Amino acid sequence: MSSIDTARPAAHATGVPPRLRFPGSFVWGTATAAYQIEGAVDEDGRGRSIWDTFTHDPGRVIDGTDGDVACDHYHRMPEDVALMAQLGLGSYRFSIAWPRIVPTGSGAVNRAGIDFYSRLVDALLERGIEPLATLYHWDLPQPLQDAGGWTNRDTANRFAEYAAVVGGALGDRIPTITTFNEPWCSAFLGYSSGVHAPGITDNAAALAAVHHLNLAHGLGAAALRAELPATGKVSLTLNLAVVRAATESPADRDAARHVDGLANRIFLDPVLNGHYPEDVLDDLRHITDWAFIRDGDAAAINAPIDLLGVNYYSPTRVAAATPALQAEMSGRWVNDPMSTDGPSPFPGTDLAVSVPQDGPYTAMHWRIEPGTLTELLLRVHREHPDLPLMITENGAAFDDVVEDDGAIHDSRRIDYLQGHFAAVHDAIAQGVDVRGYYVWSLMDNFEWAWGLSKRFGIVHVDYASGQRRLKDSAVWYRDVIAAHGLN
Ligand code: IFM
Repeated sequence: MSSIDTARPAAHATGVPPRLRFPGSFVWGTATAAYQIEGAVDEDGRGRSIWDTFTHDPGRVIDGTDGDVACDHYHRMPEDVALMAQLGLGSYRFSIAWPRIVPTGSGAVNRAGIDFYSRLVDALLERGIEPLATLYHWDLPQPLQDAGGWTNRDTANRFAEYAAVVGGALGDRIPTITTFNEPWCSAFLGYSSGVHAPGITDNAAALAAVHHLNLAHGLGAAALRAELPATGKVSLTLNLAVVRAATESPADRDAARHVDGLANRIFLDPVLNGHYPEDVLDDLRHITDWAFIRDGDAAAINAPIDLLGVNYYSPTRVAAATPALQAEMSGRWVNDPMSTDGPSPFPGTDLAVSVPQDGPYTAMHWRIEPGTLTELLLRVHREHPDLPLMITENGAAFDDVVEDDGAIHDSRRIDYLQGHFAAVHDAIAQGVDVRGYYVWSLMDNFEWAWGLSKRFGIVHVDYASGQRRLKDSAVWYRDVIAAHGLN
């Protein structure tokens, strides 16, 4: 493991007080997810997940890689925690693999799985790093998928049971537990565009999945509350979008309303307001009759949360769908954080199409525009003024180069992060209650359908040897944390 080279002058350690100082309690962290870093997919009783199945289906992952080993974090956990301590992290956001805890998705609990996360939590606490755990970052146990996955209402009940197990076993030592990470991706990339596991392309199934994910969040939040100490906090993380109309035409503005409904309000409204947005229900009646929404579901989904996690990378630009535009966009990479080559992930593509945006771009071809994060935070705060927010993911993939001396001069990642830190600061200055920020990601890892080909880490991982190397951005982030702000 490489350690921080203290002889090297710190990039921003000038001794001058930072120009953008953050509130005293503001938390600086980094984030990862189980399948993306752990590896050890067959060890200590872990069951199979939909991502094991998906990645071993040839052609699903662009570079043909899988998460079987990934960063080998399962075996290197102590050294990774030591690395976090060297960076001065205040918190670490990780996810718990459901198939390690309940290998078949229901029934028997795997003690060895709980023990792994228990060791991780203890190691973090020993170093003064606050754990923030997510229960579901996309690795559904395969037997639950075999029974219908998120199209099956019963999966929500199984999730609540799993949440209770984790709450009971670890809730005394994890101050905040998050139910879901980005249910948008699970529903729309998993069941509509099919570029994520389980790889289904059925718009009606995607909408059923949305509802069952929302229901699982509500049931899981209640199950956690029953197990957690009074101080325990429950949260949800959404990948919220800033959606812009390509032009001011009424048709394009209506397309933006529609996509905002599917990207944001179909999750925010039931969770925080207790009902689905009527315009979204109306937009999609030609796809589903919504009969899977039952009496009592709205109240269950509306379970109180203590914190909303916001994952944000890039804005989205949409236009009204016309046959010509749909033909032009079909099969093209579309520059928004949630689109992919091939079919649009939005059910109702007869209404809206994501269109290209100007650069600068990250290596994901996502437009870089930090000010849109301020815009997003102000909007959520305006609509939910009493809800504390946390940036649970933000960061950028770039094509990093390892120099002959092992250095990685990722100045574009530093620029990206600096811009977004400033955007968060701007939102706080305007009254938004943002409690902290987690860089995505602590280390390079398995980027889902992109495999190992995209590097988001501030720590470089050599996948052949497992060696970790600090990129310049890691050293820079250490200095930001130490200064509690930006120069
Ligand atoms: O790597 C993902 C993460 O798992 C969820 N949010 C977006 C990241 C970058 O694509």
